[in-house]
Amino acid sequence: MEPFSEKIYVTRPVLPKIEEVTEKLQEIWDSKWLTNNGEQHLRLENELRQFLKVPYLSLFNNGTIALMVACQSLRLSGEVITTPFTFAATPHVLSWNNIAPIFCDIDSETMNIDAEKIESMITPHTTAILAVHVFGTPCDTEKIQEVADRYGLKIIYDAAHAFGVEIGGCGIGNFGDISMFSFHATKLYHTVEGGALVHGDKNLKPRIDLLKNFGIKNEDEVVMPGINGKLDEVRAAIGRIMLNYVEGERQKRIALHKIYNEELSSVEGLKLMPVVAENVKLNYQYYVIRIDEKIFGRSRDEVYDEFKNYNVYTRKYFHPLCSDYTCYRQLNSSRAENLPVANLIGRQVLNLPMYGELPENDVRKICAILKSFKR
Ligand code: T4K
Repeated sequence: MEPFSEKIYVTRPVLPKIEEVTEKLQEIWDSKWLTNNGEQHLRLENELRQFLKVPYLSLFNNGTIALMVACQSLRLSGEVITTPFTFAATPHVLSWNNIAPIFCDIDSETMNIDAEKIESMITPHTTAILAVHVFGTPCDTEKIQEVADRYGLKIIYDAAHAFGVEIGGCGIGNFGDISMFSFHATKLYHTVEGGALVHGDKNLKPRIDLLKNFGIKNEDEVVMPGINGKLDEVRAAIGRIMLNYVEGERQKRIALHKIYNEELSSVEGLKLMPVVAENVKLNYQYYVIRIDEKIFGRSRDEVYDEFKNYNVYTRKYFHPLCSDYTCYRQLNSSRAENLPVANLIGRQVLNLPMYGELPENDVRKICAILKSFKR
């Protein structure tokens, strides 16, 4: 098989028509209001609140700062139980808040934190659970809530991948105490860089908004050590435009998922994205497979390397596991024997190219290339 003539990346950003952006830029230029709670910002907060079906929402300049502020807003300290199978940002926000991340093993189907194992990791120092809806697949929110209630723990959901996901018609941001969404360029919905915190507590919104604005209450009072987490007007305007693109992009990805599933479901040694409950609305942001080397005859790393010979750049999200980072590997909870499922999946997982502009025939060819690797 011939390699692709151009590089096929794991994803490409969804781009609005440039004219739509320049029109909005003109509005911003005319207003001479570039950041600090301008009109675009206020409007986007409202529009997103409706889109995500959540009571309260605060915009941020990226998801990582948003998550840092979430920890501060809930006054977390001590230890927080989280997953090792996530992007670096998740445990790092704990460290930046002087909180010890405690890694809990993951569920072998959803690849999310194993809710059944959380209880055994709780100590007198535990203040919260920081769970991630990995690749947009919802966590076991019921079980996590039940454990948290029993021990008086807070719950933060890292919903960086879960924009627009719903359970039984309820926006995914309504679970736990706070959820964070990332609006990074590589996400289904983006503001180039950006993010948001959402929650259902009206008393929390003023605190979050102070924390993201240096703790400045007014010209005479600074009431807490805040940070600069503000989203500017240009990105807020792009975010408003992008809201019109989300469902179209999602539909294109559904079609590509279908082709991947048709082509790959009968290949022995490949496990496809988890099948989730019927009442879950997914966003189809990523396409993820697991490769069982013993059955497929090739390791994940061999497949990843060989794909490059065909100009296909897949990704190993999330390898290395956070528990293997040099800054966390000395933790007791990082020991491989405590995390058997995460360690297995970390060696098997591969993200295949997934973005609306990817032609269907390219997906078929990617599948044919993958099948040709089988021994
Ligand atoms: N929690 C979780 C669970 C997360 O996954 C993330 C971010 C966060 C928290 C933090 O949220 P933010 O602070 O980022 O809002 C990418 C994204 O940068 C990152 O946002 C995302 N997760 C992560 C899963 O993926 P990288 O290091 O893999 O990005 P990069 O630059 O290698 O891009 C991936 C591919 O996308 C490239 O191969 C080509 C394509 N691409 C990328 C960019 C930036 C483009 O075509 N154009 C572009 O402009 O982290």
